[in-house]
Amino acid sequence: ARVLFVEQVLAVFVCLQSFRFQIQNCFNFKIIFINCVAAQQHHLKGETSGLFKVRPGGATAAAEVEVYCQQDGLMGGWLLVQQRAGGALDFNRTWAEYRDGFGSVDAAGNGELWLGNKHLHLLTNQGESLLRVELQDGEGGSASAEYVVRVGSEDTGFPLHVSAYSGDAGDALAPHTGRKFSTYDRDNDRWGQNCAATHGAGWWYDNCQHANANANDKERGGGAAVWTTLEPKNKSVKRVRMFVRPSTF
Ligand SMILES: [Ca+2]
Repeated sequence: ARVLFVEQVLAVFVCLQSFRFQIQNCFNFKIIFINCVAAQQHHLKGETSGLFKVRPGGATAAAEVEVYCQQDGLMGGWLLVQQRAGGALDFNRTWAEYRDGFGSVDAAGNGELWLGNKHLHLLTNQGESLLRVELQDGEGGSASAEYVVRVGSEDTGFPLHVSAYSGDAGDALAPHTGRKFSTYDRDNDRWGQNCAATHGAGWWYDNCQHANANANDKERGGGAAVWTTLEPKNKSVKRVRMFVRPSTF
């Protein structure tokens, strides 16, 4: 207990430094961080993956959201913003549902969710941010893609901006950069019809999709994400996870 107490005092002190001694942020164990990197550096359990409360709008913002932080390995600090693992959760949702988020994951990281475009906007506007997309097929194969990312405000249609691709999944998201978000009840795509209604999910549709982590295409068996640069062509993606984190510690 004494060791724990010392650790707690140290955590509060580190917290005070990081918030420039705004004391209200650091006591009563209501230490709320702005992202998973801050949680990793200053939370007592920050080196363990799990659920953390964060304030995507900044340390003094009112809005809190519980998120899953992937903290394992040297490059922890990844905040889960999307997960599909089998298609049980319906991703064919309204603009308001995609804005606010739906679904959930537990402390072990199991479940399905869309964290919410309003959170994605705030998280990717704290500073330069990275997006990591992890794809798994049904046979245990995996691939990933990383980008510098920013998502604009709701007023501007939550546009996606990605650049500086790296990874082994292929750069299928590039054609979606600059595209606004679309849902079946808000068509911002570049197609004469409605991409979101056709593909059964909200996304940053172009005309329509080169990559779509949320797609629910019946022709691909339903509940299957799309990443057209994966080899072999039209390989089925069974599990998808999307993370964001600041690009620097
Ligand atoms: Ca359209």
